[in-house]
Amino acid sequence: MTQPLRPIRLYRHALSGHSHRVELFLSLLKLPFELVDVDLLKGEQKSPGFLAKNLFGQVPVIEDGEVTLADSNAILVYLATRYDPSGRWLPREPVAAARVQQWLSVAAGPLASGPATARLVTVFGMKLDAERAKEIASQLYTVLDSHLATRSFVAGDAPTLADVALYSYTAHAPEGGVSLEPYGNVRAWLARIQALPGFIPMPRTPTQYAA
Ligand SMILES: N[C@@H](CCC(=O)N[C@@H](CS)C(=O)NCC(=O)O)C(=O)O
Repeated sequence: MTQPLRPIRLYRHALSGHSHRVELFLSLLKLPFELVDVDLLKGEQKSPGFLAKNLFGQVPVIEDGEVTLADSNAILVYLATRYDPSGRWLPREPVAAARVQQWLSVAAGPLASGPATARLVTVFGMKLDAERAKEIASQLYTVLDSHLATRSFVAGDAPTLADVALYSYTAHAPEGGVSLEPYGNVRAWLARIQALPGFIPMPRTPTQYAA
């Protein structure tokens, strides 16, 4: 089966990069989907109804028929395994699969504690350590920029889940005061993702700190 019987429902927040990576991948796969906005500022994600879908009380969550799944990277893996029989987005060959996983871990690690956290401070006014987050971002983008000097996409010469997982918070890093100006290879990679058929952007949020 390469298409769901009914549209996949995505619970999300429009400015959440974790949500956007799922929405982007649904669109790249050309899968039918519908969006349900969860008002994070009002705390809808901690309501009993939403906690029944995700005990962590966070977006994104998808419902695909009988399947309810939380966690952006887990959702990407599910969608690729279920709906991309070509294996292009998540290769089956062991080393290639592990290379994609390696970058999914980066997305859950330094991407989240670096640029995504810096943006939480400026966009959502959260009281977090912005300076530490910017340091982590700068270390991450130094490594990523050098990695992308010799390849078009993060896990090789074709796009995979690794690119989808890293895209949203990187494209929006300047909103958190993390400039991408020093990282030409990263900026060229962002442009390659934006040129993929089915690409959809996340709305920009003007902040006084935007780098
Ligand atoms: N590991 C989770 C992280 C998701 C996450 O941090 N979601 C944020 C929005 S970007 C959220 O729902 N925050 C609200 C809260 O924690 O109450 C994933 O990859 O989906």
